[in-house]
Amino acid sequence: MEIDTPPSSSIDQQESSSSTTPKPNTENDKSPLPVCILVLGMAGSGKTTFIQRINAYLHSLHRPPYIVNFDPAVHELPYPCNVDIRDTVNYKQVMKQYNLGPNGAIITSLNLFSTTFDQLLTILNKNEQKHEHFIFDTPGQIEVFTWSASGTIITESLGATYPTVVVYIMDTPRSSNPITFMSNMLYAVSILYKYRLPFIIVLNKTDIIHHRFAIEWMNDFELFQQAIEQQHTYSSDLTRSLSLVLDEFYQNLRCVGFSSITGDGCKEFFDAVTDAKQEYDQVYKVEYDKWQKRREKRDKQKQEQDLKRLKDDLRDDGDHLIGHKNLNDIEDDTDDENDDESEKEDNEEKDDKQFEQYMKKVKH
Ligand SMILES: Nc1nc2c(ncn2[C@@H]2O[C@H](COP(=O)(O)OP(=O)(O)OP(=O)(O)O)[C@@H](O)[C@H]2O)c(=O)[nH]1
Ligand SMILES: [Mg+2]
Repeated sequence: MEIDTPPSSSIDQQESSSSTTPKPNTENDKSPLPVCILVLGMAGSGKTTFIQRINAYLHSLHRPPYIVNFDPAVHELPYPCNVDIRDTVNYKQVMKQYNLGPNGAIITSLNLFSTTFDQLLTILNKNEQKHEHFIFDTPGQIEVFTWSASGTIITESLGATYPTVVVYIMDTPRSSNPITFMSNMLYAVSILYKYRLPFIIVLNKTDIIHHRFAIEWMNDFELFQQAIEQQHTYSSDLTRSLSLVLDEFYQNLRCVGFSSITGDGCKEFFDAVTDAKQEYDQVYKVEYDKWQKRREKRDKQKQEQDLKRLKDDLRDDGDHLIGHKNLNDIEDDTDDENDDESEKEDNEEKDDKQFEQYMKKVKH
């Protein structure tokens, strides 16, 4: 799969507009760099509770993660947070100052925060040796993060710097209806194709309903069709057509059943993370390096073209542009000026002498 602009073209914007300069991981195989786990999902799907659970699990293994909160509007966090966007940006103040509603204020807060993202990268860089996982909590309104410029900058900077895995949290009980299931899957696929980073779907809240039905729907198209048959709405027809399109997506998907309340699925989740990290090293990283080489080549060609154009301009219009004087002329001019100067001094001396003679005459 050729990725011409991995992770996407906005990396160009980021490079030109921000001081964030991702340093790609140059190691090919088993890199000692921590894995970034970027947790996304619909509002209330359980992102924050999921992070609380995996944080507790990693602590129990004596491998504490480093956690960053990107949700400026969250009231309380149930886990200890190492970097909190709320320490940098005051969401309520942003609302007041810019006269914004809740979503606009979240976007603006993220934009403000992303202007200091290079500092966060420096902090992460300092903690590379101490942690195996960097975990990121994101705002409830998923579109605010996934489709905003700042969300893109953050995700792509992380993806360019560290092995990064996108974890999509799905509310399993709420997805037991085939139409909501399909909407959730479409959202997941749109994020996957936007970032092209290794992807894990966490079917959360399995303590309420087992995730078996979702796995069956993904593996067996007929079963999903049967579930839709029972719904006779316009959206069920649309869902039927879309499910055919998603078949390829399902085949390469890592799906894990999880309960943030009971902790079921923690081991399976981290197995999936190890697998996704391998994919990052073998696919994403390779593509990123290729893309960077292509970009460097393109920049070099552009520089050479610019230089050639400049030389041509100078050849054609050089005389006109810099006048008819060359450096020797300028030196000659300087000499002329010096000559003028000394002539002036001579004249002044003469004047002085004449004045002295005149004064003598007057005295006599
Ligand atoms: N039964 C059950 N409830 C859960 C589970 N995970 C989360 N919840 C509940 O779901 C609700 C939302 O959880 P959060 O962790 O706040 O979800 P979130 O995605 O971070 O929410 P926003 O940040 O507001 O989008 C809370 O009441 C949690 O207790 C789970 O695995 N099982
Ligand atoms: Mg949350």
